[in-house]
Amino acid sequence: MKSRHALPLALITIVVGALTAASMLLIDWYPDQASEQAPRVDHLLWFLMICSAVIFTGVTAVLIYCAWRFRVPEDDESEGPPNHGNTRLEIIWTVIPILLLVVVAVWAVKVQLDNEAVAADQTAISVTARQFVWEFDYPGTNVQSGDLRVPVGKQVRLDMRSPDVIHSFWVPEIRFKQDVVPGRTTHMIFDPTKVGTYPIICAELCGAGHGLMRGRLIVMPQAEYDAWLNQAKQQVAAPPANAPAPAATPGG
Ligand SMILES: [Cu+2]
Repeated sequence: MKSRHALPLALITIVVGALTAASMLLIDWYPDQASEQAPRVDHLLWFLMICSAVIFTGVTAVLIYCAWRFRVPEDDESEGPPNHGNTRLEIIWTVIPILLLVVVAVWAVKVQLDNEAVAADQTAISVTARQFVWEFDYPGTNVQSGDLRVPVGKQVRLDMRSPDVIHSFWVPEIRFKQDVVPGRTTHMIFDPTKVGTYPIICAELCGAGHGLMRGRLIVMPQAEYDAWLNQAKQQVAAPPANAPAPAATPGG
């Protein structure tokens, strides 16, 4: 590169780079991390964001500089000089993306394997997604709820079914999204790490009420979860005399 290009191009790169970095760092892009899996997903996403930002900065800086430095008068309709390419440049812009894609592919497979590693001790819960509600059944009990309650610090396995159309179970704070497909059971595992209440969102357009198909994931300390489950079991076992057969328990 001739030196007369270097300084202005460097200055433009610094300005574009600073604006790009600011937009990455000053905006809170990610929701809370509420599962053991979330940081792994976020590290990979940050790597992709940083690579994208570097490439964006380089391309935009060159584009702005060239548009300014090599502009022609408005009435200049002449062709530019012929260009037969540049072998070195072409090798560089082929090899770097190949390396990046290999790194991302290997990293993504590792994240998936780590995130799907099955723990010996799991809380298994059956999920039914129907137009337009989520229902949760706690195996070994007759307890059913409209909120998904799980104990913190123990792996949760969801076995998910749909009697009607395709839905998608999504909790942003967990970082997982899984389709629920009629005719088969799909599974999802996650390890909740943070007590709290998080939104469950249907992420697959499933009909007129899709936008309202929301639930809550309530992550509780183990003792509170045990107490809730015991109380719910008792209520299911001994309904009030004049009540119809129970389906849902208090607390949703
Ligand atoms: Cu939906």
